[in-house]
Amino acid sequence: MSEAPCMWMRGGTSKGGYFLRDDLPADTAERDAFLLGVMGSPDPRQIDGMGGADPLTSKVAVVSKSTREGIDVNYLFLQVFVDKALVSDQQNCGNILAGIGPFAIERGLVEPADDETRVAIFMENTGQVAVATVQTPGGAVTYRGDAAIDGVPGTYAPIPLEFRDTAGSSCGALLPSGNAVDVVNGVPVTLIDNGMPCVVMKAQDVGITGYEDRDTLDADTQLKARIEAIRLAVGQAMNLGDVADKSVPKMMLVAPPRNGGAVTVRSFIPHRAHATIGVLGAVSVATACLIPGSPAAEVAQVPSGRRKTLSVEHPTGEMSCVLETEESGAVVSSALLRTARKLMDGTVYV
Ligand code: NQM
Repeated sequence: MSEAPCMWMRGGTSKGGYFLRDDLPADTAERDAFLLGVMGSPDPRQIDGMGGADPLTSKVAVVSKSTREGIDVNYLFLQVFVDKALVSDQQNCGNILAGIGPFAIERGLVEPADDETRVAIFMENTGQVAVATVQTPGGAVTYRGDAAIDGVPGTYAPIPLEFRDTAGSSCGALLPSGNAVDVVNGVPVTLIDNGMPCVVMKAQDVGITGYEDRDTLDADTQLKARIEAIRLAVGQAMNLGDVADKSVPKMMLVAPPRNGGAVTVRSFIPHRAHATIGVLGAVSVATACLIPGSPAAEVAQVPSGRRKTLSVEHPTGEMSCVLETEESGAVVSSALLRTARKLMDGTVYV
């Protein structure tokens, strides 16, 4: 296959190609070979493709109409590695998710309501459901609006995202090792999955402050080697198997908030520092802040009440996660605000 209809979109603070499932090869190997060609991988510059030489801009969404009860569309997320000939379905992506509702409406998979349209999305990577609310004044998607998210210049139409029951999405349990804290290579960590498998540790325990910028973190090869060793060591305990060629778990280095938020995070996804933070990554870190005795709880400022807004500070601002907890303190749902924008609609060639 050498060409396919495709929409390029910014979803949250990420960017990628959005395809209808039927526009891609049904055979997985053939599909992945095509998508590597679309992005220009493997090549650190992705010069011969659409990828932006960054894992955050080398992402793909595959969307289809759903036959599941109460669900509008299915969304499969694929991470196209930049410098390896690898396409992985082993993680979800809440930022690219922000573009799914608008894309589904624009492609006619979902009938728009007047004003706003709720789109129920089955996330195939983890078997869970998200609900996105898309602005559709007069029955057409609009990307214009007043909502700002840190990491993206300008303002756009708000796209609130709601998640339920994300605990154990890929690892089978919120705390796959059964512990609030495990000590790995001498570092206390929480192995957690509330929508994204994450290893949460105090930044100071791996020799940084937690307030560094992305470039400084990306240049710190010693730090990267240290956290990669921890990552490889916890794959089995997180029920992820050998994670050498997987983009999970994400490594989350936390520190006390500095701007009135709940916690500060520097995340590795997993080999490059994130410019902001992933959506479900932020939900997982915010959830870790609520677990007594965890490294995150030690540095976090957690608001009281069953419904809590935790502002997760990141290298270029913050992401506010609204967590709904039950009496036991367990998180039952989460909500976040994102925006998205259609950048290009046409045919992509390989
Ligand atoms: O955690 C990057 C992103 C993500 C993932 C990554 C994401 C999420 O910012 O839900 O959004 O962690 O690979 O797009």
